[in-house]
Amino acid sequence: MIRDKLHFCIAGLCLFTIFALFAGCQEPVGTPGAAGEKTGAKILGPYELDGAGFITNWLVVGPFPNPGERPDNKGFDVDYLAGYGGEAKHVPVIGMEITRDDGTSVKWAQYYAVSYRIDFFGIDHLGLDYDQEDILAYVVCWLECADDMQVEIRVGSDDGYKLWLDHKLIASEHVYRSAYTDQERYPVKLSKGSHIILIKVDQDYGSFEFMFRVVTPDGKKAPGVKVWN
Ligand SMILES: [Ca+2]
Repeated sequence: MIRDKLHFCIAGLCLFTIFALFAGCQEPVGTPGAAGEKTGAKILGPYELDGAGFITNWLVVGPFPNPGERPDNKGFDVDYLAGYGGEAKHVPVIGMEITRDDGTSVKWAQYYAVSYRIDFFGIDHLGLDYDQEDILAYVVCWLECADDMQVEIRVGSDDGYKLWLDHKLIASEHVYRSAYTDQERYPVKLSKGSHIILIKVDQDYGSFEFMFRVVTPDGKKAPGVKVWN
């Protein structure tokens, strides 16, 4: 009798452990307030900014063609999301397919970077060759603000980029350069709730990367900001 009870307890403990392990592997799923409610998008989070305010959790899609030579790569001003609301209005969902002009498709997928530098050559689902030239990619995340706040969005890129905040183009840097932190700084007011960030980064040759952080005006990690993708 005692042995039966012991077996029952051990079996129960094993089941509980398996369930706890499984539950621990699940990412929280939800919508970051207003943005999710408006779009119905299934997105994951919340994630924290890293210690310096960098975002390391993104949705990424690409590559798209960026033909031409410096200073005139043509993809920079081509809206490859035109059939999907356009760059300014696009709202991606994990797994959404984007058909390119040649008829092939690419999918929006999550990426977590271990570094504050988002190196496109390290993103497996893009399938890039190392040092691949004349391409571009889009990245998206949502910021969830606990309160109204004044922040700075700071960007570094290789090569150029366009940046939309809540579907408004706030930056267009058609540049050719190596990426360093804080190459541009954009003071913005963020209201309490959700804000979608969409960035298009283009590549001529060499490295292909960007870094993006959300900080207080004096450069510290912005408090009360979480990230969804
Ligand atoms: Ca480059």
